[in-house]
Amino acid sequence: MRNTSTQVKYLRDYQAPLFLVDQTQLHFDIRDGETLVTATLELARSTPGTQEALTLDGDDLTLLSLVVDGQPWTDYEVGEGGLVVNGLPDRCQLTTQVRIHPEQNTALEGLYACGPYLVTQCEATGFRRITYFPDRPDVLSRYRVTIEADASRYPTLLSNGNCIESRSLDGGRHEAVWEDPHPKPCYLFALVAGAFEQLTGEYTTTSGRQVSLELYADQGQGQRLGFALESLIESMRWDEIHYGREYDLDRYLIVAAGAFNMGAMENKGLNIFNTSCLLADPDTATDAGYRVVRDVIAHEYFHNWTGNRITCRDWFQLSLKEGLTVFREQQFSETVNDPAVARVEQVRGLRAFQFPEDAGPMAHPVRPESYVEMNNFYTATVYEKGSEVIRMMRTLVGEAGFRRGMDVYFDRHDGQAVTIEDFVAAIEAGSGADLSAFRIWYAQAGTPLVQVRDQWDASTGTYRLTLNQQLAATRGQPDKKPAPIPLSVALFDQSGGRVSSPAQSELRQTDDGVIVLDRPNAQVQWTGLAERPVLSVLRGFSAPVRLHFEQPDADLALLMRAEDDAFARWEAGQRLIHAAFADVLKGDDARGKARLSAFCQAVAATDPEAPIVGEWLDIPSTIEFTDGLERVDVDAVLVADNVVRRTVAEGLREQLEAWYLAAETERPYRFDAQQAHRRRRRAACLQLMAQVDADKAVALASDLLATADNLTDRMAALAAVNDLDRPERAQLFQAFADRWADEALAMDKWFQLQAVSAVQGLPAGIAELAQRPDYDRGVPNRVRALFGAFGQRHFAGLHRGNGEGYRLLADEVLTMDALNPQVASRLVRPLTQLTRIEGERARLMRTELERIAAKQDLSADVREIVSAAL
Ligand code: 0A1
Ligand code: ZN
Repeated sequence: MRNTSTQVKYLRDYQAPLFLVDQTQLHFDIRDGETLVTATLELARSTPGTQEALTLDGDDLTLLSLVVDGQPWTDYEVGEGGLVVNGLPDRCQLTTQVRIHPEQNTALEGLYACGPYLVTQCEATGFRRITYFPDRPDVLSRYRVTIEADASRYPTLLSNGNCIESRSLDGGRHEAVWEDPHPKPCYLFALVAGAFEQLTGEYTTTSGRQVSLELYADQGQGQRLGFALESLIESMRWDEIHYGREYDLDRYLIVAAGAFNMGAMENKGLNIFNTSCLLADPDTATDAGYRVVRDVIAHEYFHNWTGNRITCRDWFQLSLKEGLTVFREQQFSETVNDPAVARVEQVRGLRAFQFPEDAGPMAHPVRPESYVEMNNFYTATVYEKGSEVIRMMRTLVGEAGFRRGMDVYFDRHDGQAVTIEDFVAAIEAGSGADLSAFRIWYAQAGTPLVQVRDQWDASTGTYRLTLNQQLAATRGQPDKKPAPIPLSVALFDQSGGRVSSPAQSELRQTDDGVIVLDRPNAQVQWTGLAERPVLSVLRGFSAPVRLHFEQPDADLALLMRAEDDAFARWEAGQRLIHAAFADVLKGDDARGKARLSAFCQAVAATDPEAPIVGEWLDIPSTIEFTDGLERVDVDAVLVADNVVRRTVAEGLREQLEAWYLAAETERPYRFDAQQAHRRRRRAACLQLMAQVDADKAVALASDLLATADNLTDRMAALAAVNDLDRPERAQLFQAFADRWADEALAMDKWFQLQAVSAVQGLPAGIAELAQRPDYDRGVPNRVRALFGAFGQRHFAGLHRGNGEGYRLLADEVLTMDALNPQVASRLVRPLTQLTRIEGERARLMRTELERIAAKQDLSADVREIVSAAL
């Protein structure tokens, strides 16, 4: 039975559980085509002496028996969504037996078949598809799990914690018993059964615990686990050094799943990972892919403390664990990667995904107040904006205060299910700061706009800023209040030196010179200056806001040269490009080109070995260009986008080939910062070269594809020819597919590129790709590679004037909805941006959304998204 209920759940309705589950014993009898699950719950009423019925969640289960304290029990009702048991004593032992069908589970939630093995995914509410249980994160229980299965088909049987027994049974079967000493919510339960290749390592914690690290993947994939193992060890050490947190079990297991709805899952002691976030070798992972593996390994490991030992009281608190864990992952990433590149990537990601979400119909606060389907709220807002909110908190209370606050959080709440409010209170207690006003960041949706105007008075040597913040209304939040916005600012003199005189303002300033704009309008000034200074504002991207500040081209060019904050340095270049795009969009090509010439000169004057060059050369995508536009005139945007790209390519024509050739990397491939930067610069040069000298780009790309020893360079070659309507394009793509047909992860990248191609990625070409035998709708990675990329990243393809792009995407949403609602509800999101799209296109988008909404039996997942947009 699929979930089609449109019932809304509200944060304000939270009630503590009526029953707690002290112990949970599970028995899995895995058979051919079905699994029998017997669950024994040691129940205790939270308020003894009361009479309320026990409600257990359950979805798609066939109840075979119900026994209480050893006696068959008849006073119960099985209804939509669960089981209600009446007349229970204050304490009792309740046993249910149910039948489930993992082989038929295409939603990939609960227990499902992933190729030849069985795996679970229980967050957010998958456990109710395994057995009847109070499926809510504030019910923590100790688990003992017995798994029984055919020994040759499923030689490895895993669950959380420690394996305390295993034995052979009659009929070629065997069983294993696992016990997890740590009480946990059921969303952290996991089970895996299959035949794997394994890589093992060891780790000794500072206090001397020996931990066995075991990574499992498909047969033949074992040699691709090495980088993940290294990354795991690095993460374990990092959390000890930076937060004083150690691992708390004797085994840490990770299993790769080829069919997985998300990136990975932090189940206690038994993480399950999408293969794309775990397996890495030079032929199947790009440099960016290696970084994803390292970051996701760290993320899931860090969850052990921020998520597992301290979990969420309810799902509205999701950012308690996700925002905080993304923040910790980002800190880790800033220590193991080039910190400047890491921060630039974080901000680019935020702007490309979270800003549009916050400007669209699904805008929601970091702590949402209501939802229909929780799976729809694993969003960039909860994750990435949630992390930015914590980063701002650290800025406001200072690094040492933040660390003390984290210690308070761990001490106070270990073993509990808590709220975001508890977290903020712990940071206050540890740092001594008052964050009362700051809490609004968790409650208000939307991206604040900060406007800066400046004024120079040469006669008095005074430089004055007028600051203003605004936040547009969002659904359900018509009136917004000002939030405390930390603005990191610095002044430079005309030769690029730092001006050290202090800012004067009615606003609070932190010890590190950050100004806190906590009201609608305010002024800041500097006096006694010898010359007009150059302002740098929002250094390090100190707050998740949009900035409006008209600044002379020469000032931005100076910041591109002189800023010592690497993010701000990169951002100065972005602001030139974005301003140029805006000029061209309103018809002032000459003005735009002048700005781009300033940009190109500053880039050309930089040492090409500096990592920032690769970042600058990676010109914003069309979607990034449209960020912040209230109305999107698609045709005009595409023209302006093209003008900007070509102008930059022209402006750097001389450098491109020289830099391309000079960036030849060492062989063999190694994933390290220096090599990766050179490959990135080379790829960007080739991409730009294709704009102005297609013949040369094709020749270099063909050569690169033929000689490269790694996927990063091969993708660079294909990307360079991707938009060229020439026979070589098809030849190169074909050559790649012939060679890598059997490598799913490499072919996913190939599908992704095709999906955004100006040649193949138009609706007819996408439809053709979807007919290929290797387009498999049972594997979310493949669906996302083709239709996810098409919808999210192929602006021109999706927005074809005749609406065929919308229709194609809607067709796929409908097909996927019947199989896997979680995947479908992510695919549909680009169509919900219709309110910003101008003209006939918006009407065509609406038609497709209405067609989807009209489907009988539409999943709650897709319905929630579509209804918000209509
Ligand atoms: N908690 C995981 C992400 C995750 C969320 C939901 C899932 O299925 C619906 C799966 C994974 C993380 O943050 O890594
Ligand atoms: Zn997470």
